[in-house]
Amino acid sequence: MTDEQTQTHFRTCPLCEATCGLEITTKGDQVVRIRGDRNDPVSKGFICPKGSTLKQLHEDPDRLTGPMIRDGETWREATWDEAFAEIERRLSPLLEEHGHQALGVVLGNPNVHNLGGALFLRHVIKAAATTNIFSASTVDQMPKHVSAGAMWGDPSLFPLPDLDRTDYMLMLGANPYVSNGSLVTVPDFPGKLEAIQARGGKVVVVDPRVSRTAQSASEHLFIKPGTDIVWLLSLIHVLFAEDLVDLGHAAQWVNGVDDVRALAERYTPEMAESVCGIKAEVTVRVARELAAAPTAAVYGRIGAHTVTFGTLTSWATDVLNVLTGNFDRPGGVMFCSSPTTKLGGTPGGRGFKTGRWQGRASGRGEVLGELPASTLAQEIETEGEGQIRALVVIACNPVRSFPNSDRLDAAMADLDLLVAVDPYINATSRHAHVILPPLSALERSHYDMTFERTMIRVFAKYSPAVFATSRPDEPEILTRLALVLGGQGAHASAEDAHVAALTQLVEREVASDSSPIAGRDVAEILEMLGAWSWAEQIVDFRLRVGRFGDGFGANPHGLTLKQLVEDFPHGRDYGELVQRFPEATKTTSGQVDLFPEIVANDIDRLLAADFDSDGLVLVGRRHLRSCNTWMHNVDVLVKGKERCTLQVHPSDAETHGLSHGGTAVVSSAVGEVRAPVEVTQDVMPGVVSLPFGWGYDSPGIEMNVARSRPGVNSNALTDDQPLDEPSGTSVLNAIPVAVASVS
Ligand SMILES: Nc1nc2c(c(=O)[nH]1)N[C@H]1C(S)=C(S)[C@@H](COP(=O)(O)OP(=O)(O)OC[C@H]3O[C@@H](n4cnc5c(=O)[nH]c(N)nc54)[C@H](O)[C@@H]3O)O[C@H]1N2
Ligand SMILES: Nc1nc2c(c(=O)[nH]1)N[C@H]1C(S)=C(S)[C@@H](COP(=O)(O)OP(=O)(O)OC[C@H]3O[C@@H](n4cnc5c(=O)[nH]c(N)nc54)[C@H](O)[C@@H]3O)O[C@H]1N2
Ligand code: SF4
Ligand SMILES: [Mo]
Repeated sequence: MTDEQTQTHFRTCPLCEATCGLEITTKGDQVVRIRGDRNDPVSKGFICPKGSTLKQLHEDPDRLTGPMIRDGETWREATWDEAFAEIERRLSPLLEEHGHQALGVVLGNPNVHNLGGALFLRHVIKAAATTNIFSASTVDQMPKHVSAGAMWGDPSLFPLPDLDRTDYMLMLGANPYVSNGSLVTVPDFPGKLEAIQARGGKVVVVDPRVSRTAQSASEHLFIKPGTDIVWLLSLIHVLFAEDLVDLGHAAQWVNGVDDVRALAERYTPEMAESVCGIKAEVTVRVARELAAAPTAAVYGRIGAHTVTFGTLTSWATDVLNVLTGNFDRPGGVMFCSSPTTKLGGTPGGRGFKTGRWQGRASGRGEVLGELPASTLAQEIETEGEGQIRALVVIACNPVRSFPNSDRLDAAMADLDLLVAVDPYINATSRHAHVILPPLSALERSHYDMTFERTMIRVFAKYSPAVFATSRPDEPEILTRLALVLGGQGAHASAEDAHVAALTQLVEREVASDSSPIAGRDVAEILEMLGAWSWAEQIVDFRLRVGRFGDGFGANPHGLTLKQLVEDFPHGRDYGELVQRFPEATKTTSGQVDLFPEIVANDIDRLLAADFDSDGLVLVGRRHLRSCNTWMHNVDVLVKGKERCTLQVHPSDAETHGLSHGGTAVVSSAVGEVRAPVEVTQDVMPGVVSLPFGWGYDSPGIEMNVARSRPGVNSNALTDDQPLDEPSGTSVLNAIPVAVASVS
């Protein structure tokens, strides 16, 4: 067809960590079709059912397209100038009277899927000038940051299971057939797991449910929720007891092996059997298989991290990777070597510290500059100097995604100022005084600054915006917000602020001796970035000074953003990850520390833990057609069978008088919900499961499709008191609950 208006666009799906390539066909301002981009060198056409719904999200009549200001119980549409002026009007007296500690900032998951969030949030955090910073990290991956920081000194350098080359994958608390992977970016994760098995390898899944991933694995082991740490230590025990430890090339740059051996001594497979419910002979066999496999990778995620011993569990997975010689080697776990990463250097650095300051009310220490999400309500409620009175919530729905959410709901309603940067009026933003909506994914450009760092191949891809718009993008919204928070006012020039920040970035780079643009003229570099939009200027800059970059002319055929646009619309694949250690070690000793202080300090808590409860415990789950707390407003994703069910094993259903299709009341230490019962062998006895992210029937939520199938909010049941201590992460799995039938 030669219709001039029909266009094909290639872009990265920004909805989850898999970052699949999409082929989007448009006609004028309409999306005609979205399908997987078969020419994307990494995703090769793979997508999930969410990928094509960028169209529905863009067209959703409930999606806000202009700022909203609260007028008593109703909303009024406002201009951007009015919205920022309103924030300033409410905020100024608060800051004047109480200082910046009266301000809190809450950052949610979609920020990492969004170039504006990834690059411009730092301005908001800096301008807020408060220690009251919270994010979804402490309901998610903070244990991994802490164990990585403690072991090799870099909290953001994640071990990535090398799925393309591994022979053996041991996976705990992850369900990538549904989630499509997390803290490792793998389009078509299911296909990769099947390929491991097809080439004669093995995939072992450890989960208290027979998840979709467990169904397709070579072997599935039920584990009592929250006990993974004990099981992992028993695997380590067997490796030492049977003399199977072989660090391989890591032997020269790892210390602390003897401390690990001493700790693991008490964790016999028999002890693990009584705590975790995995038979001793199975544990011994798995340990032997791990050691014998030519290559192997141990990987844990949400179910293994959001538990009482999340950091220790994360640490123990990587101890296994080290002890079996699979750390930083092909087929084992490898590390980011993305286009914007600087490789090389020498081992050793400043190390990693937590607890540099404490939450005023909670007394909990910071981790990576953040306070625990579980303490947000307390910091709002507790009166006195430094009480949070104003909150800026960016791409987060804490009233659904943080624990003990009913408490948080009440606290939010009591704020003097709540600003939400969000496209919907949902459980959280309904309490806002001002809502600033971002552009839809089709209206903005994208380069995956975050997930290029977790990808199992080295890859660069740029997605131009599909539709042009004159509305402000998130870089502009966040920059203006930063200017208001910082006291420069609603009318300060965002353009000037961006130019100043970009200039600083360039100045720092030319001042670095190891940079390809060391000593160059700052004005000349800025001039070369000139034509791009703000976010793209930063991307172009980072690519050009990065490992494949053109060095602004120093390496004429090197990578630039222009080159990606013109020559690589499907993305440029630079191949497999390269080895990064020992150079990547940033501990003060310059060695990878197998038994770091942060871990040692948490061992007494582990030794004192009582794993003996025999009541029911609740775990979460995700569904392929969901995305955390916000995509249930897409009709094609929510239609069909009821998904927000309480899964119960037949034996427990019988004990508690529950019947399939009936309703159960589920209660915990903090709350109660009523949910439809699904009796199934897919959960282990003693475990019940509710999905996460539902609950759309609260007054004021304006998401009409979701409201018609509201489901229940599982975070009404999760307790905000227990934490994974080293990381401040909430305990979202293995929650003690009681169930009863509602007649
Ligand atoms: N019980 C329990 N609780 C959990 C979990 C669990 O497994 N069980 N999982 C946890 C995990 S892993 C995470 S990451 C968190 C996620 O929870 P949150 O961090 O709250 O993230 P989301 O629910 O993905 O989205 C938050 C908000 O971002 C908005 N949004 C979507 N796109 C954009 C955008 O482009 N820009 C802006 N500004 N806003 C946007 C959505 O409308 C939504 O209101 O929940 C955690 N909570
Ligand atoms: N479709 C879809 N995809 C998503 C999301 C989504 O909401 N929907 N959310 C995205 C986000 S923000 C994240 S962080 C990732 C998360 O991705 P995953 O980490 O893969 O998360 P889940 O799919 O929740 O799988 C967690 C598994 O842990 C199990 N589990 C619970 N408790 C325990 C335990 O104590 N021990 C063990 N061994 N297992 C346990 C659960 O039964 C569940 O099968 O998914 C991302 N992708
Ligand atoms: S798997 Fe994730 S990135 Fe791929 S299409 Fe689905 S939502 Fe998008
Ligand atoms: Mo997450």
